Parts: sequence; structure tokens; C-alpha cells
Amino acid sequence: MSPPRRLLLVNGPNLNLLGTREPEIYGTATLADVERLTAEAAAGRGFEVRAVQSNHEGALIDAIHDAREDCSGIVINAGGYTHTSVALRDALSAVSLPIAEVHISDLSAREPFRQHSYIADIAAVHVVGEGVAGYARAVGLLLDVITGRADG
Ligand code: CA2
Repeated sequence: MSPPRRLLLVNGPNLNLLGTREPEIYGTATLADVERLTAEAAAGRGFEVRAVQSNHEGALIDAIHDAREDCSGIVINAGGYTHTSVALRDALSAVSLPIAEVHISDLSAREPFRQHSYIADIAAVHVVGEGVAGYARAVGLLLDVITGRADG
């Protein structure tokens, strides 16, 4: 059976507030904009996207587990859980799907507590500090990994 032509897009806590606060850090695009541009990037390569956002760690973990059934990869901005959650990392590790880690802001230029990611070393793709456009680039790079394209 051929692998599913579907990606899971995961946005973690507080990303539902995108476009409403802190535009100097996160820009003015909304979560709906992010989900649309991600879906468009995937559609250009013949893939669809299932998008989930939650402020609850367990809901994110459940969505990641479900991806095992019908997705070929995961694009994730885990928000603050990036820097705290071993449980989210374990879920990502358990499903054995290729992962693209995205962050809207440039973590290297921010507070020390944002410098460590529990996801970074298990992700095949990292796109950080490119604003919401980074989600589209992450989709392209992840699909290169999934479809075996040599160098994008
Ligand atoms: O830069 C990113 O994408 C982050 O993952 C965003 C997280 C932050 O905890 C990470 O360190 C970096 C926070 C998302 C909060 O989003 C907001 C959006 C609008 C207003 C307030 C928060």
C-alpha cells in the first residue's frame, strides 16, 4: 500500500492567539492563515494537511498518536512545550514519522529558556525565525524527505 498523502500540522499552546498580540515577535498572520498556507504548500505537491491546535499537552499527544494511522509526516510548532515537554517528544519519537520543527520567531535571539528544544534532535527538518512563511518552507523540506527527493 502506498504511504498516505497527508501531513499532520500541530500547533501548540497559545498559537491560537497568533495575529492578536505581540505582532513584533509573531507577526500579524492568524492561525487560520498559517493553516491555509500550510495546506496550500502541501497541495502543490499533491498532499493534504490535517491541522490541530491545542493548549493541552494530552490533546497534542493524542493527535500525534492518531497520525500513525493515516499521515506520512508531522509539521510541528510545539510552542512553549518545545522547551518543557519530554512527553511530547516521546509521542513524536513513538510514531516514527519524519518531523519538521517550526518556530516563527528566532529562538537564538530570545531568552535563554527558549534555547533548548526537546524536539530538535528527533526532527529531520528545522525552520526557525522565518515568520509564518517558515511553515510553507518546512512542508517543502519535509516532503523532500518523505518523497526521497535528493536536494529539494
Ligand atoms: O517562535 C515560535 O514559534 C514559538 O514556538 C512560539 C511560542 C514560544 O513559547 C516559543 O518559545 C517559540 C509561543 C507562542 C505564543 O504565541 C502567541 C501569539 C500571539 C500572542 C501571544 C502569544
